[in-house]
Amino acid sequence: MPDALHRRTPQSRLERLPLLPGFDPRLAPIVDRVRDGTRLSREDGRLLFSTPDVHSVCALADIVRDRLHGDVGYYNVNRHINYSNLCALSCRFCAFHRKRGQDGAYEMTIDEIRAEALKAADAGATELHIVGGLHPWLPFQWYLDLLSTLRDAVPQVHLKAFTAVEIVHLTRIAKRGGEGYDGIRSVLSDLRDAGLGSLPGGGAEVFDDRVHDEVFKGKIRSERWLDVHRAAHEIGLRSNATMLYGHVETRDERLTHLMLLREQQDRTLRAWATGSGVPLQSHPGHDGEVRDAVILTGPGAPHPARPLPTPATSRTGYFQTIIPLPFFPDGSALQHLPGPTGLENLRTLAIARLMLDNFPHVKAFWIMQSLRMAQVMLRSGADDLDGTVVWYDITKLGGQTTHQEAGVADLRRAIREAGLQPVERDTLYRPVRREGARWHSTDHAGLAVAR
Ligand code: V47
Repeated sequence: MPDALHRRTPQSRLERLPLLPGFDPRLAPIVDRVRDGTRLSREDGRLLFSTPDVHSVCALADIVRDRLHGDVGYYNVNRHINYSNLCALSCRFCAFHRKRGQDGAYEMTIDEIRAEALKAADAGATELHIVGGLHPWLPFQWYLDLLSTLRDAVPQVHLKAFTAVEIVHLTRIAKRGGEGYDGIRSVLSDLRDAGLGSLPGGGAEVFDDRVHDEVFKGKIRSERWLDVHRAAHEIGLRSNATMLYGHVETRDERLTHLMLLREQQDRTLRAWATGSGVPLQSHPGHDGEVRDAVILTGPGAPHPARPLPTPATSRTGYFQTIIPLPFFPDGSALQHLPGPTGLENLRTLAIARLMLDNFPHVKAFWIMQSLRMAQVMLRSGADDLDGTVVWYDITKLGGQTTHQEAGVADLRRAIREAGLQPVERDTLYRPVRREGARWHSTDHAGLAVAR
């Protein structure tokens, strides 16, 4: 059979989906909206969560992934460094935090972190993902020194560091410019000048006051988390977003979380879209108010054919990736809860892909999803597995220890078996080319780009 006939285009897959046995006919209007690139509503999200036809939900998300990324499946070569588990907070979902003197409490010195960074760079890592608890006594200068030490020691390696919760903590201890939006912006600018390359997506949990008060009281609320990322985007840093689901939140609260992220991304992308000729569509937001929206996932999806803002075209950052994180009950104050099932994980990830029509990427973080499950997710909306990781202390799946590592060969095989072509990316989703021990980032035409 000729290739062109053999490989079904996303469009023909969309047309065939409603004809497949078991298709839930109530999903037909959603299939139409995906076909036309029309934003999905909260009601659509509710139906995607309640239909027994999970298969079609995942197939729809896979079609959207295919539109955006074709047969590319991303991974990266990275190291996660959790510099300390000492934390001023005691969130009920968290099994990572410790108090001073408590069994298992640890903190790394800048020298120790530097040594880890050098080892990581020698092993070819392109990214360090650095997060910790809210350390009760380290001064702001420590964080600046950490970044500048790493920037000098491993200049080619991208430093993705500090969740929004840590940034607000740093704004408090920096005691400069107050704790409001301007303070956050000025702290982020200092961190950027010291070497910060982007913000990871952690600490978002679920954007809902009821869930906040029940499970992570004391942590920043959604408006603050979104403020930090808005400020980061304004000063040109890109960032990611997570959603920690499967504990006490309802599915409707997950939808609110996704819609709030979507609206924040609209705000960020609106100015860029107007200047780049990307059409805006008017849609009601989470509160029913109609606003202009930027939709990247419709037919003729602009990514990567018409790339999102780059430093060359615009100074703005944006959310690159949504990372749905399934709740791990073990060792937390909520260990009586069962945690989400495999199908719920698949469905939630697929719905994140479908609802977040203005996020270019969806990550199946294999450490939390398991590599086997993450592989299935590559055909349910995800285009990225995260990386080689090596050390990870925040959650441990099925008897794992802090050493949790996947080799490049494992990641590439998992992606290939999912029917996709493995592409190593850097933190900003630029393809990486390796020649022996050396590597460089490229643009999508394969030309080397500056760091
Ligand atoms: O912020 C904590 C979550 C996050 C538990 O940006 C838990 O590329 C499940 O943010 N069960 C850290 N989750 C992980 C994270 C991340 C991971 C990979 C890539 C990126 C990225 C970000 O883990 C925390 C918190 O939301 N978490 N405890 C738990 N018991």
